[in-house]
Amino acid sequence: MADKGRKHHRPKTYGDKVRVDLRRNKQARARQQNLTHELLSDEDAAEDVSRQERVTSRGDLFRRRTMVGVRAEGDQLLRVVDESTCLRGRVVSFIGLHILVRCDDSGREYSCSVRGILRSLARDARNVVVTGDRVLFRQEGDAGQGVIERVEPRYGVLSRGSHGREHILVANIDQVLIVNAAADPEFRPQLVDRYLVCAEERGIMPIICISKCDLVDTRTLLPHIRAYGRAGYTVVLASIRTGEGIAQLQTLLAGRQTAVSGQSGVGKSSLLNAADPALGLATADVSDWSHKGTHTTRRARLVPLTAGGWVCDTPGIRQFELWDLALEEVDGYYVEFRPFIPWCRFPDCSHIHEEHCGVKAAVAEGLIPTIRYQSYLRLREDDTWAWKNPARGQDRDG
Ligand SMILES: Nc1nc2c(ncn2[C@@H]2O[C@H](COP(=O)(O)OP(=O)(O)OP(=O)(O)O)[C@@H](O)[C@H]2O)c(=O)[nH]1
Ligand SMILES: [Mg+2]
Ligand SMILES: [Zn+2]
Repeated sequence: MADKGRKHHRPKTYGDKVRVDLRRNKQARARQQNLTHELLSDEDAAEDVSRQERVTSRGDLFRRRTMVGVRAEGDQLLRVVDESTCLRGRVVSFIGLHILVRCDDSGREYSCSVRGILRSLARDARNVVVTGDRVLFRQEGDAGQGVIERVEPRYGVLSRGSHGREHILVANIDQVLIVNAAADPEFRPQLVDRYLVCAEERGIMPIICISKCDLVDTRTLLPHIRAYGRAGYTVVLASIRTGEGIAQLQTLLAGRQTAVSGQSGVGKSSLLNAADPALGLATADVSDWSHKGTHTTRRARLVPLTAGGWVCDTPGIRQFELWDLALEEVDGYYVEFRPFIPWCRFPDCSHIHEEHCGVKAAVAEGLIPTIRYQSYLRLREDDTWAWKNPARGQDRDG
């Protein structure tokens, strides 16, 4: 279901040979020379030089080339490289054009560029290398520089839509910590539910964290906590002022790759610092964050935890949106609806106005919490939400 609407085509494989279309780069002679250069380098000398040119219906000029030393894995083309001469690492962030890779063995950070051929192999030039990627890279000189030779297949990808295309924010995430403040900014269960839908669609385990619990009587949150608990979600009530929930967070984060998401000012960075004081992430001053537009954390960066694992402290809310989910698919991502959907008379039941609806019956019988059903209705009504795939109009870029 998640793959619906993706436009790329699968490459054809014949053993270690793959046929790829290379879009001819009109402006860049230099780049083509680079390609030629690579073809002549030892490793790529095996590549078939016989190519054809063809013009697509859109008038783009493609070169079609059979590459040897490339294998396809799922949607990705993997370059076969000599692993004994490479180091393994993880992309922790981007600084301008440089990609910061942390070496698995030494923990040292290298400033890397990307081998040009990887751009030709990528199905989407914007996501050739992204934060969180596992890579093979070759060290260049002694000054902490390197070249990325291969990007390993990804799992657990968070992305958003931007100008009708997918923009991957972070890859290889096991779980997402959805942080929503009990107050200041006000508790917004609707937002939590949207994040939950996103996480479910991506197959990433969500953990709900209600922060700043020192500011409210948490009994007022019980209906929500109970609804999430019944759906099987872990809910952490936390406060950096009282220390509540911090130990639980430490346990949940240790040894895993976690993306932390939520509106600006809910206390994401503060919570991470409390869970692991060695992180020393920047947080907002009390007087500061409430000013509109303040985003203390500005870019996705992966940081290793003292207890093992990684966290990705992402900037505020817009960073975690779906880019290609159809509104009609949302019901399946309200997990507690799932057992009842087969009982709907109409296979395309929206569970809004239809007779003989299994979901509505379950709500009436108290088997689905009313607040979650209402949240579903609101989400279906809300056209401004950014579930816009290219076919559905323009997206809202943050
Ligand atoms: N009362 C109270 N305030 C908190 C708590 N946690 C964080 N804060 C305050 O909330 C403000 C925002 O905290 P940050 O950690 O910078 O928030 P953030 O979610 O990382 O924000 P961005 O980086 O902008 O996305 C700071 O002034 C914190 O001191 C808490 O548990 N209780
Ligand atoms: Mg922050
Ligand atoms: Zn129904």
